[in-house]
Amino acid sequence: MRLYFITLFIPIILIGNTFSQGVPSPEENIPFLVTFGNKAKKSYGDDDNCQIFFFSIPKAYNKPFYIRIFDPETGGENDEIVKVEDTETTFELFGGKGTITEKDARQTNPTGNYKSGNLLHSISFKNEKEYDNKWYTIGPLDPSQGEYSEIYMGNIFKLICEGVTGDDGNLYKYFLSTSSTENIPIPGGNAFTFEYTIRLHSGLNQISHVYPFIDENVVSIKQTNFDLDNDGTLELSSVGTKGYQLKVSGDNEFVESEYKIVAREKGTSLDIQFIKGKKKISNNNVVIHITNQYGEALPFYAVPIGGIPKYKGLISVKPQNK
Ligand SMILES: [Ca+2]
Ligand SMILES: [Ca+2]
Ligand SMILES: [Ca+2]
Ligand SMILES: [Ca+2]
Repeated sequence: MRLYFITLFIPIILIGNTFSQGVPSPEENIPFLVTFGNKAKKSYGDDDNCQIFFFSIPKAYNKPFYIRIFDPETGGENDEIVKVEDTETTFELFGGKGTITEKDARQTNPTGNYKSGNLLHSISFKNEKEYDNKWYTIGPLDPSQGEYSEIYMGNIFKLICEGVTGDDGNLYKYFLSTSSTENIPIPGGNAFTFEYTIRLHSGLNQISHVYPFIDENVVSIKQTNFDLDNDGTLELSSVGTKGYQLKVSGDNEFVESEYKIVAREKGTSLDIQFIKGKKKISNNNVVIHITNQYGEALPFYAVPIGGIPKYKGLISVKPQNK
């Protein structure tokens, strides 16, 4: 028994930081995901009352797994209640053909056939003490129930969270786990979304990160953020640039700005940083998405592809031979 424990325990410690499948991940330093009920004012910081996440299970992993939701209900701890707790949130899990390959599933607005694939699990939560500040577990799931995608690196599952009634903010997190009772990452597993709706820290001196992946075909990007409440700065860093300023939205408004991709950023992740300002702003929820030069949304990965990008300095240009 003792030996068994040791052999299992060591690899988990080793991969703990590198492959953590918390969503948000420790690298992102985002306190919570958030989805408001569909009666909420947009000015609370959620433009569409819907958050779509994809989970990728590497081809080599063929054992059962679980998707766990922390604080799935809306009430008690963590959540943003407006007057009374009257919000209901649904979580629907999809797998199989069309889950990710359907174009509507990769948009930043929930329209058309975004619920593509087979519905594998559906559950809704109101204000429920039983799940307040606690985990709810979906599974066991079989990786082959996902849609296999080479581009997205494995069998893909899609979890859609929607606020179907009420005006409160449901704050929650996910974990992709090999266990139904604990958070134990799947080696090489990951999660990604094409539009984030997140809660920022209230405290000062906090930096939250999102990590869009830039594939070989991306020439330029456009970032769009909503309701950032002029809370600090939004900066882009990468292997090719450091602290590039992106436009920051005020209350209840969308703003966008562009950035030209440099050659060495292709095939790497960008690090987009929400850097809190000097003024303390609490309960700040914000939406962000990024599109390429064709207007296609790019995926943000919880565990950045290729690791957190480190700026490699200015490129030294060798003098040409005369
Ligand atoms: Ca709660
Ligand atoms: Ca309410
Ligand atoms: Ca919640
Ligand atoms: Ca906000």
